Amino acid sequence: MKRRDFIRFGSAGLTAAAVLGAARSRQLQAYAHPVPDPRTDGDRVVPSFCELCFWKCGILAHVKDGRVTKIQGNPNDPLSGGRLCPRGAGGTGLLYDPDRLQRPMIRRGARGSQRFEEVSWDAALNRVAEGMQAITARHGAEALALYSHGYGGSWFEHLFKAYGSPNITHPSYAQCRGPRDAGFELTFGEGAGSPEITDIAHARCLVLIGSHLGENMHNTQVQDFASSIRAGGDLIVVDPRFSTAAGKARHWLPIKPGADLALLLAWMHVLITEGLYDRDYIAQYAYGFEQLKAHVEPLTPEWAHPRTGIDPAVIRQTAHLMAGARPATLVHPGRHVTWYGNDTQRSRAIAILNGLLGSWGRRGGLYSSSQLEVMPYPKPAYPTVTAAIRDRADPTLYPLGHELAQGIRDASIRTEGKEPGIRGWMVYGSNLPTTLPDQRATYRAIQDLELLVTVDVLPMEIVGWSDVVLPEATYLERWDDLNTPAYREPFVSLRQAAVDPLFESKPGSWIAKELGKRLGLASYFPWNDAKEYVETRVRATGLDWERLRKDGTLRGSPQPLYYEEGVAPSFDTESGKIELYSAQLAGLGFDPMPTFHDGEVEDPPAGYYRLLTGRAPTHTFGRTTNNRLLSEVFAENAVWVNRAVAAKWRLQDGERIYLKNQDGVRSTYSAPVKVTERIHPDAVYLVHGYGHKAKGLRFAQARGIDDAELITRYKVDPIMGGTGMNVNFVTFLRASDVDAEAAKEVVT
Ligand code: MGD
Ligand code: SF4
Repeated sequence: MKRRDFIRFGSAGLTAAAVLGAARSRQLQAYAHPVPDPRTDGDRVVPSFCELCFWKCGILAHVKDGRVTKIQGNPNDPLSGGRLCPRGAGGTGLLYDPDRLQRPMIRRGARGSQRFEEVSWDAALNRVAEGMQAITARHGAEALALYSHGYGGSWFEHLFKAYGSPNITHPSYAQCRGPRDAGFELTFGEGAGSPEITDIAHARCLVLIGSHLGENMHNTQVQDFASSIRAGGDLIVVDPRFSTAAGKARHWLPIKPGADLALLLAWMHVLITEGLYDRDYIAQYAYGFEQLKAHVEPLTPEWAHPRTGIDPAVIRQTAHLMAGARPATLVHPGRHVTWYGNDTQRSRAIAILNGLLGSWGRRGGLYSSSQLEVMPYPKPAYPTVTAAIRDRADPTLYPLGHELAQGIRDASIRTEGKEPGIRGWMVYGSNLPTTLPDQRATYRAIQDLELLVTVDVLPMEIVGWSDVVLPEATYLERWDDLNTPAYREPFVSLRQAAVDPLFESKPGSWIAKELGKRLGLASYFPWNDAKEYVETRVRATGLDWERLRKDGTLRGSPQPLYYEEGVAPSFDTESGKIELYSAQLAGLGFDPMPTFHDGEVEDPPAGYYRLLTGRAPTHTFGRTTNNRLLSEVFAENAVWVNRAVAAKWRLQDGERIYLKNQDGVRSTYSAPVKVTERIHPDAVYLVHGYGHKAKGLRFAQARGIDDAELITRYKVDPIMGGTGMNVNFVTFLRASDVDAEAAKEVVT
């Protein structure tokens, strides 16, 4: 049994669970902190949780005269602790965005022309149901796919499961954290979780490898990071860029992009050959130590030096620092880890390093989470689906991967002599053209679709290409399912509407139910609405509904977090131990231990620089770049260029440039240059999510460069199918160069 199952209720039946739940309820109330009077200037305060990113912090929405006037952190909530990140407080910028989708629309012009007719909900929903049924009649339900990102997507996943399609996918897997979870599962039998199970606040040494905490703003992690630094914890940052976190670090290791695995192996070498690893822990819990020892024996810091650019003395010094603080040394698993296509192996190396330091399951390392299971709403079982997910051409590919978003896209493209396996998409909260690598493939797939339905709040790029657009109410205007993540403590949070939906937008729960009715699936939607749905679940579990509505969150009693507090070590791996050597990987034809292959990560061609991307603290991907409140702080991205490189190209700080990639694709818009020592000379850096082309985004359109259009290549992780995207190179074009190129194009 995994540790995170520790306090789950059985799901045998409603009555039994209600009895169990009553005891749980008392326990929960004992730990619920009352919400202090927040001295609102409004009429009421509605607790809920945020959706500006996926951390789901508890919020208090202040409402006056039917409008949300401000959003604060809910002190009762363990994820926010009463404090929000800069984005969370800016939620009203989304709610009152003048560009919001207002009414359902049906496409009237050519695909992508962005010409629509506003229609009634009935007409739009009927059109979607008819389109789905027409595809099903010809090709089966499995010819329909759902792309889902964001909390309200659960209603549509339910709809698709009831409808009988296995093609449900989330770009947050193959474009984000999938390789990390595969690497950790292979090593510990369990992923790193979301929220991550990182005990940052108690880490005495924190190692960040391309994980820019502080820019990649996940509230609790950033608060814990600040506590760790305040408490004198050591910080080692490995990044080709001098990130905000690097500014706080005792050691910044400006690694050559793509060489992290060499550094990780050299660190293992030092820990093992100098006997600095946690011997007892490894002897007790690990499998394959002797093989690992032999494997890293020749991989000295001197071996790593030419590959990484890091001085061997610094590699030794940092390994000693990590060993000195173990087991309270946390090598952070990272989150957006789809870099070079060998990402599962790099993530596995990070996991193994944590194993050698004895930090898995230990204070200051990676804690054992617990989760509250709330009773389900009674509904019929889903139909059995025998068709496999259509996310790869050959079922033997990517043996440890599931639901590859780019694979579903590729299966939607008509090729010579081959009919597409996918004919229709429903897209919930995912702006696919800027999310999947290789935009040309995405647009080809879209052109081949028989039906594209988008459920969104803003007129993003994907909306412009849709046949039917269904405007969703924002998170401040709707109820959603309960949030009960595996975390440091069990808790449940409620999303409740602070105000009524604006315009004719509707909650996703309503849209999915209405579609269900039209598709003959009414029995799968027996609830009246999302409020009744969650209330039934909460009451059936024996929790205090009124209290939850008032406080927003009910917290369970603290559970043991570490082995030293009594958590029983258990590893859901083939050997039942921490796998330093993976017989499973060997059996599948992969390296059983992470191996650095020279030349595997291609170097930039002459005159080109590796395109690296990241986040700004005030934004989440492209979803917030039209938010005028958040953009007061960060309205446009800039191209970070190393000072020596800028001098070579005679680029001035602030000068606007275009980027062109190795395949001749030029950015549609320009951005200012940021000349800085803070980026490796082999690379340039851009914040992701800018350079929108959608006309309806009247604020964000044409601001900055869209990194996604330059990501024409990607390298697929052979183990789980993640798309390594840091394999593209760009060069610089001045406005005059762009004009010259355009003139050349006209002549030819
Ligand atoms: P966003 O870009 O945030 O997420 O990529 P996506 O899944 O596309 O777009 C979210 C969409 O949701 C927007 O259209 C927004 O308007 C809409 N939306 C916002 N709120 C709501 C709501 O309440 N309801 C509905 N229905 N819609 C809403 C994220 C994905 O991208 C991820 S997780 C990662 S880590 C990758 N990051 C990344 C990168 O850094 N660079 C490049 N080039 N590609 C990337 N792709 C991946
Ligand atoms: Fe909202 Fe920020 Fe929390 Fe994300 S980290 S849920 S944006 S407050």
